[in-house]
Amino acid sequence: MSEWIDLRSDTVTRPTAAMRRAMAGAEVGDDVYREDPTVNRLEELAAERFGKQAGLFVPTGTMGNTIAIKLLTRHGQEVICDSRSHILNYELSMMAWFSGCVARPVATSDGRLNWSAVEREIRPPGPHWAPTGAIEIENTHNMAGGTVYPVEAIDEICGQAHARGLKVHMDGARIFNAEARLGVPAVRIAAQADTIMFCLSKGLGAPSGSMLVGTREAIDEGRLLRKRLGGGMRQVGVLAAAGLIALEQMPARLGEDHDHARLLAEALAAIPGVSLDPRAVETNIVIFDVSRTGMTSPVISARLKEQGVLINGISPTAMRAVTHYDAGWIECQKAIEVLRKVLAPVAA
Ligand code: TLP
Repeated sequence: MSEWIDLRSDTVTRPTAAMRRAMAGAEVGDDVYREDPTVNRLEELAAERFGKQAGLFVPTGTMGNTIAIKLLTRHGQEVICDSRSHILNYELSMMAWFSGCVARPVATSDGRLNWSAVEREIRPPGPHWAPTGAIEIENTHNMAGGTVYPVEAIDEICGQAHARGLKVHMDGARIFNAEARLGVPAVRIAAQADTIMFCLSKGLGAPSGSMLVGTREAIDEGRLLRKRLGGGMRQVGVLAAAGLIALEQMPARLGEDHDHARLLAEALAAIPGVSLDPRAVETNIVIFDVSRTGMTSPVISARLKEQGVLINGISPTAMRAVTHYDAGWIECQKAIEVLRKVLAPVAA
């Protein structure tokens, strides 16, 4: 697939040469017995990076979120989240399936919850309502176009939630993109969250793997939930070795992806039929509207693909391009040329 310019997601990044070398030489053991030194090192480093007591290596972000929701809730509760959140829309109703919870979605313009909107959705005790179990915030917010929470908003949500005995999970799949954007360390951004999931794959480039961090008690229980989900992975130090490089070396370069996303957004905004506000692009995700092109996003995707560019629709009228390590500025410029060509009939 390397001949493609692949802007479908930052999940498509391939492990770097350094990661492949580290994977080949990784010291391993049976991680279900906690005997994989490389996994143990990664879990310690992740916890340390977030100022939490413990960390858990999970194969995917979805599994990390699934375990977190289970840890923070009881059957029959509600989870307050943004209406476009990944946990609600892209994780096969895992909240219902594994935790017996339903989502209480809050519509936002930009993916960012605020305390007053959350507070309105907290169920008072009563004979009819499912009690609120937890609050979930997604930072950066994928489907809102990579938007970043202000640290104060997170602190307020967490502080108020804790005062009411509620816990907060952060889906920080792309938390290091938030770090790069704000220039504030991830440990500060997520300081008040009870559990944080972040991905080593995506922008950090590891082939697979995410981390869940939190209190030792939560992570000890999370380890059992991971096993129950079939995620006890044995000699998985080969993946953790790539994860260590992802965590140690890759966050520092994410600003480049953001620069490329902004340049891509500016060029896209100048193409007739395409609508977006480049100033709204905060990190590495560019969502643009194609309703005025007279083509649906699947048609545009297919035509782009014929010219070697992969960009998916997120609805019939909106598309998402994601910049990453394997799609730098040269690739983005080529993609723009192809986009201009594919959308030329509109210009005419
Ligand atoms: N997002 C993927 C798709 O599932 C949409 C992508 O291409 O962006 N939280 C957030 C905010 C995510 O964006 C994703 C993946 C996940 C969780 C799940 O991670 P994985 O794919 O590792 O289960």
